[in-house]
Amino acid sequence: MPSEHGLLSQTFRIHQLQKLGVNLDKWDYVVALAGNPNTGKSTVFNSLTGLRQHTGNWPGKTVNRAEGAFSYKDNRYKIVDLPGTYSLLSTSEDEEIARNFILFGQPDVTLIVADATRLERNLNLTLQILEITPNAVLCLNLMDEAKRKGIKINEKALQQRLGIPVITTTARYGDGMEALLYAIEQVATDAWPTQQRFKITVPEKLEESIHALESDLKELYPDLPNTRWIALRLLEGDERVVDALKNDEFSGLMNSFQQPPLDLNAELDVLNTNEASS
Ligand SMILES: Nc1nc2c(ncn2[C@@H]2O[C@H](COP(=O)(O)OP(=O)(O)OP(=O)(O)O)[C@@H](O)[C@H]2O)c(=O)[nH]1
Ligand SMILES: [Mg+2]
Repeated sequence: MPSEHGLLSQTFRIHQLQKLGVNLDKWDYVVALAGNPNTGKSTVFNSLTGLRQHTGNWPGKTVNRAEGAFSYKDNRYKIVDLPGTYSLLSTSEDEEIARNFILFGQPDVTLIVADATRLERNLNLTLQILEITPNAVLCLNLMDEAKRKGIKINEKALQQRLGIPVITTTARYGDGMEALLYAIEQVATDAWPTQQRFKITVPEKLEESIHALESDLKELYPDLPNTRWIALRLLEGDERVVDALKNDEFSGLMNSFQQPPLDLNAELDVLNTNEASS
C-alpha cells in the first residue's frame, strides 16, 4: 500500500500522463523513447511493440505521436515514441514535447536511443535527460554501422560513468532487444543500483543560487517535480521556462493535482487491479 503522499503523487502523475495524451488502459510502467533524429527510435519501438501500437497527434500539436505496448516477464509496459531531438533546451515544438513529457509525465524509464557512430553528439542529449531523470537506459544502436566503420565503444566504461544501463543493439536486425528489455525492467522495478547515478557538479556559488531558487519554487508549487532542473533553466534564462513561470503554466499543472478529475477513482481501480494481478 503506497503512503498517502505516494498515492497523491501517483494520482498526480496519472493525471499528468492523461494531459500529455497517454491512454491509460492497462500498464504497470511507462517508457518514454527519446533520442536524436534518425537513430532508430521507431525501429526499436516497432521491434518492442510489434502490432500493438497506434498513432495520432500530440494533444494540440501537429506532431505525430506513436504509442504502443509490450509485456516482459510479469509486467506490462506502455511505450511512447517521442519526437527526435538534438537537445531539450531550445525552442522547437518537438523539443518542447519531448521535454515536457520527460519532465511532467515522469515516465518510469526513459529509453534513449543513440547512434553509436555519432556518440559524442548523441551524449549531449543523454546528459540533458540525466539532468531531469536518473531513470534511464542508453541504447547504443546502429552497432552494425559502427563495426563497419571500425568504431569501438567501451560500453562498460560508459555504463559506469553514466550510472545507467548501456546496451548495444542493431535494431534493424533485432540484435540486443532481449538485453534491452532486461535493462528496462531493471530500471522500472528499481532493481538497478541507484548509488552510482550520474550527477553534474556545479560551482558552490551556483549551487547556492540553485538552492535559493528551488526553495522559492517549492513554496510556490509544492508538488512541482524536478525543481532543480527548473531552477537551472531559470538561471540560464531559458525563455520557455521563464515564460511558463510568467504565464502560470506550472500553476495550471498543480491545479489539476489539487482538483483531481471525476473519473480518478476509476483510474485508481485500474491501478489497483494491475497491482493485484501482478
Ligand atoms: N544499419 C542499421 N540501420 C538501422 C538500424 N536501426 C534503424 N536503422 C535504419 O535507420 C533509419 C532510421 O530509423 P528510424 O527507426 O526511422 O529512426 P528514428 O530515430 O525513428 O527517426 P526519426 O523518427 O526520423 O527521428 C531506417 O532506415 C532504419 O531502417 C540499425 O541498427 N542498423
Ligand atoms: Mg521515428
